Amino acid sequence: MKNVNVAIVGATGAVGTKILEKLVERKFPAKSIKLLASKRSAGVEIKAAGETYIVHETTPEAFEGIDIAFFSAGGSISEKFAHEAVKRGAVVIDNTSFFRMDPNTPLVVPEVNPQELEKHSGIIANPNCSTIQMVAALKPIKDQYGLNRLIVSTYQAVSGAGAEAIDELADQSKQFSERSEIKAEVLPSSSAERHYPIAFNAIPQIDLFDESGYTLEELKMINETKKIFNDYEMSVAATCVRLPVVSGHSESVYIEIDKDNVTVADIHAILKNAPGVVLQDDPATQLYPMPLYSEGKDEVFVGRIRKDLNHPRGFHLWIVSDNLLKGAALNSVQIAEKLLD
Ligand code: 25A
Ligand code: L14
Repeated sequence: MKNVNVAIVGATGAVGTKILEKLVERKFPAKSIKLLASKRSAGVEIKAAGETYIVHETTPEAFEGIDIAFFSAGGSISEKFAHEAVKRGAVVIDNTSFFRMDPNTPLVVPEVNPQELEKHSGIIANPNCSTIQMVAALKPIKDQYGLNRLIVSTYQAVSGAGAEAIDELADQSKQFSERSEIKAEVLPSSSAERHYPIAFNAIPQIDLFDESGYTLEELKMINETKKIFNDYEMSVAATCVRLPVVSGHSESVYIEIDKDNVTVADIHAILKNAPGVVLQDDPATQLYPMPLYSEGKDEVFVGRIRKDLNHPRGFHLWIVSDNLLKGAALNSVQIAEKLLD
């Protein structure tokens, strides 16, 4: 496949707009780019690199002639339209959670498991943003030293919950500074029974709860990590927390490797050469990753690497990346680039 016709479903959303930007910036060989969203957005104009694109309503017929369709409009839209796109000859790269755990759908981070791409039958799933940045940083460590246990706590940005959540944080910040009543309608999840303010707060709930007591976001991190590494023996635990940060998810990650006598310098050496990873780790100069500085950047930033003081094979890391880029739009476009290779 070369010079393809592309569609973006959810093109007006937080992720869809970044997909268009990345396609243009990376000179993706697209013959045409068709923007799709809900009926509400039909007719809206979106500009990128001096070109104006018009948004159309998503319908089954909109996929006629499309070779690659990026989906980022929520699971229900993927459920309704992904097969319609595949039926018309498109390969779907899906950003929602809908197909990720389907055994016939590859779940791909190009730096980690590109070989899975060959097995697709029309749909390829883009993993959850928190999972992508974590596995991208841990993959070279796992390859070298093994990795049998992982405990992660996340500090996630509101943009993960879409454009509405970004607006909510901005509105609440204004309400707070004006000492007026704070309105909470979007977070922790628009379908949750109760809503809490995110401005000046931390909410230990992302997505809905499962009967296990874990949230769906935590279960996504646990299950997707095992699927991407193709390692179902590994012990994985996750706690996901929302912070009043616009973009950039941060993660405190504890790992136990298989080998003894590994040093922080050994881990540094591995991460310095890891594709898509930037090491920022120097306590002497206060160098460590922060979400504010990850915004707009493609890489996964890693720092604060320490050996556990009690466990001989335990290490702590701090991993930060722009959740809308490597966590979503960039990873999807990289998948498409691999398909054309
Ligand atoms: O996987 P999940 O859990 O099911 O959910 C994934 C959701 O999380 C977001 C993303 O939301 C996605 O919907 N997300 C963030 N990070 C992600 C990541 N890493 C991620 N998802 C996956 N991986 P989003 O805000 O980025 O995008 C939503 C897009 O979906 C379009 N859409 C909605 N319904 C649709 C549809 N497209 C096709 N058919 C449908 N029926 C949506 O487009 C958006 O592009 P839109 O047309 O609804 O336009 C959005 C514009 O309209 C404004 N608006 C929103 N609500 C209202 C409204 N205007 C008036 N009234 C409203 N009620 C918005 O301000 C926006 O401008
Ligand atoms: O499953 O709210 O990819 O931060 C990514 C963003 C789920 C929600 C996914 C968030 C979505 C998540």
